[in-house]
Amino acid sequence: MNQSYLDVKEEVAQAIAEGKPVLALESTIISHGMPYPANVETALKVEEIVRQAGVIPATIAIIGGRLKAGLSVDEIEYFGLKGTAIPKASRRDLPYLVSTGSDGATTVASTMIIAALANIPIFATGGIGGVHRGAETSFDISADLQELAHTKVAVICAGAKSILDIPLTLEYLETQGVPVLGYRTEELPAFYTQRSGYKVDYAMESAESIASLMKAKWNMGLQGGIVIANPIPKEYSMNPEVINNVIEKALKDMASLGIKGKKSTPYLLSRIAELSEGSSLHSNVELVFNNVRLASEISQCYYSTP
Ligand code: PSU
Ligand code: MN
Repeated sequence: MNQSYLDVKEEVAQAIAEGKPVLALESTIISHGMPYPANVETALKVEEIVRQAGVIPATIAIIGGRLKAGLSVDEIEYFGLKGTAIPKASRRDLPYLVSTGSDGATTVASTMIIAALANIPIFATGGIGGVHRGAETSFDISADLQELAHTKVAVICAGAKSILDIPLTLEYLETQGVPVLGYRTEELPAFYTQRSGYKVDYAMESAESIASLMKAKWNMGLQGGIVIANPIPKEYSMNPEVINNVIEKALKDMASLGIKGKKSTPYLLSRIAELSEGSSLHSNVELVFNNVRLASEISQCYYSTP
């Protein structure tokens, strides 16, 4: 891979060179996933949690056409303030943004691409994209799933939101050969709630066992990523009936406004936050912290096992 489009922040480059643990983080969650200033506060707190765990954070984004692995505090502030004015960048958007010297907020897919380019095998976020409800007619399947099929990065998330068709998302991942692991759970968590009613492939009891599965997959030469689903802590989880009603309403509003394509997911996320009057935002922030803590632990184990 050609790394001439990539800028790795000094402390990140140093950690990678010394074989010390590093953790990738995405920027769509900052610009499109949460409102200002909660987005900046969360992104900075996330970096702090990672550091406290002895891991170097590398928030990933595109700035002025450069692929960035590791942002400064000012850059994080800039992404949060500009919010949705920064285009959401998935795999197909990278060539345009890079060749025109533009900014881009990286999704799970493009964060994985840049993390892999920088040699960072672990990435923590809130939720991944998936097969949308109604995909049989809209064909709306997130590019995140194709990236998980091909790119060597493990993604720690809180499962999938029920804005998606969860069983179809799991079928798609199975077809693509992506292991879906549950951290201390048999069930895929549904982002705001601990359960979705659908099973993960394997329940894993420890960060060590997850790190060792990652090594086994990649040492065998199997391509692609791994999904590690970490349930939201009980005290921050939402009432399933309340959140599901909000999601149904957001989906109806989206259909009546005719919103499609790359605008779908950001619209649904912000509509859900509005309709739940901020209580979903609080859960969202807490589940990200929880994912980052687990991911830091996995990162420590991964880098310390031969
Ligand atoms: N799901 C969430 N929160 C998010 C996203 C998805 O619960 O912030 C973001 C992620 O960046 C993800 C992207 O990669 O949306 C998926 O967008 P799309 O469905 O358009 O591929
Ligand atoms: Mn889509």
